[in-house]
Amino acid sequence: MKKAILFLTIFIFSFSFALEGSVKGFPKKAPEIKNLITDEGKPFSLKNYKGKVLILTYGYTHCPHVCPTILAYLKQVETELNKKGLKGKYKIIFISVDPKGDTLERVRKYKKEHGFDDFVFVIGKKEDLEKVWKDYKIYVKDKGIMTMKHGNMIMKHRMIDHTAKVTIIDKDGNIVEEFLGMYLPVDSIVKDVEKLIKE
Ligand SMILES: [Cu+2]
Repeated sequence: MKKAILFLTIFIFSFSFALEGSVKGFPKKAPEIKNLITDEGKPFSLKNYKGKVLILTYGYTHCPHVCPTILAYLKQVETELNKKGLKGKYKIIFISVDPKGDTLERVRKYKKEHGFDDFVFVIGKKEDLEKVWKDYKIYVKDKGIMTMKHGNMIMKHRMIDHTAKVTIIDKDGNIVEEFLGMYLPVDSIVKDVEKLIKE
């Protein structure tokens, strides 16, 4: 019995350390996501993606800087994974932090304009999104319209402070690691997702 526990401990630790993101507190079952819809207008459920590795991020389409950066990195992740022939084995999912601004029409337009055709944008009502932010530990603070200077131009932006994070969920629906911050390590994510797909 002791031997079995020791073996299991070593196994869990070696599994955790084999991933390149932050693994503190993981693996753990990914909390259910309910009552939200995809950009296709269909109900969203993690169960619909069973067997795929999921790459979750959180943001809003009016975001001037952080989200475009994260999404650009995730686009690179997509390109690299597809080059390895892994298209269809994973899904990149963008969960809204802006129930007001991220309408169905808006996210569809944004996806098309920026070439995020294979990403899934997930939107919904405030109370339903709030539950997801809480469950996935995403800090969200709507600061309203703010005026910003871009050179000589004065522009108005909807500003929402939010955690910049990527959550990786394995094929069995467990959160296995997270990547914090907006400057994502593309190579590490690609390496881990490939490993998790082939596991
Ligand atoms: Cu953002």
